[in-house]
Amino acid sequence: MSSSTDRRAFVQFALNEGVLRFGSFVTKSGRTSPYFFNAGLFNSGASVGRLAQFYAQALVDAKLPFDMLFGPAYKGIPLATATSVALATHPAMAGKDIPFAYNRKEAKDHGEGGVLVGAPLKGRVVIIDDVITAGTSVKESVEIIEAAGATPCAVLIAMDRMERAGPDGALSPHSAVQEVQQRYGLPVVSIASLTDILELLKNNQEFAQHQDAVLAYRMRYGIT
Ligand code: OMP
Repeated sequence: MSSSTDRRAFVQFALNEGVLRFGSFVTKSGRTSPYFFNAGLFNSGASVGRLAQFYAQALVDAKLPFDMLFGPAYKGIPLATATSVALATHPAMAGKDIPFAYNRKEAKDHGEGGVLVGAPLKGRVVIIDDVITAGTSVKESVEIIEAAGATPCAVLIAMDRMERAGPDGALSPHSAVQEVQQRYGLPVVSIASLTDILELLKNNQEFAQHQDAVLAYRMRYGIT
């Protein structure tokens, strides 16, 4: 995980960019959430560049050995691309040039063909994605990487919502991130988490009104 200074700076950055919003939102798994983190709104050169620096720093801080990045289509594609650019100039990488790859949603039957684009998948591969809520999307990436004969070695995300996996009525005692770690044996590295969002709400007058709703949501779906 990133340092506490980086985590705080990242949540503030997401708020400034309109990526982190408060209100009422329905998540992919059907939960009505008082906040939403829409990484698709990091949509300009400067903001994606800054985002990529946060991803690169979180990965470097995790001190995990890795050989390349994989960004699942669609949202993972610019994340893998931009993060490899940020890693190329990160002092801790000492000039090492990290390759990246991504998949197509539909296989192409002409030209170069196939579902994979970018560097050949080999060695230890970091899966890079935006958010984990209930943890449904890692499986496909793991399968693609293993089918290519490479080894998934970590999942790198921007926001860990720290929610329990499973449907309402049968919620798992574990968070979705913990389930990913157990099921695939993969460490999950996040730039920031719900804890950092709550910290921001506690210290920011303008957004303090949302604190109760976020705390109530955490009571219902969060891990303790
Ligand atoms: P899971 O696959 O259930 O973990 O949900 C993660 C996905 O939900 C992300 O890849 C997004 O498509 C979407 N999402 C967000 O982007 N931000 C959020 O704050 C919440 C979700 C969500 O729908 O759970």
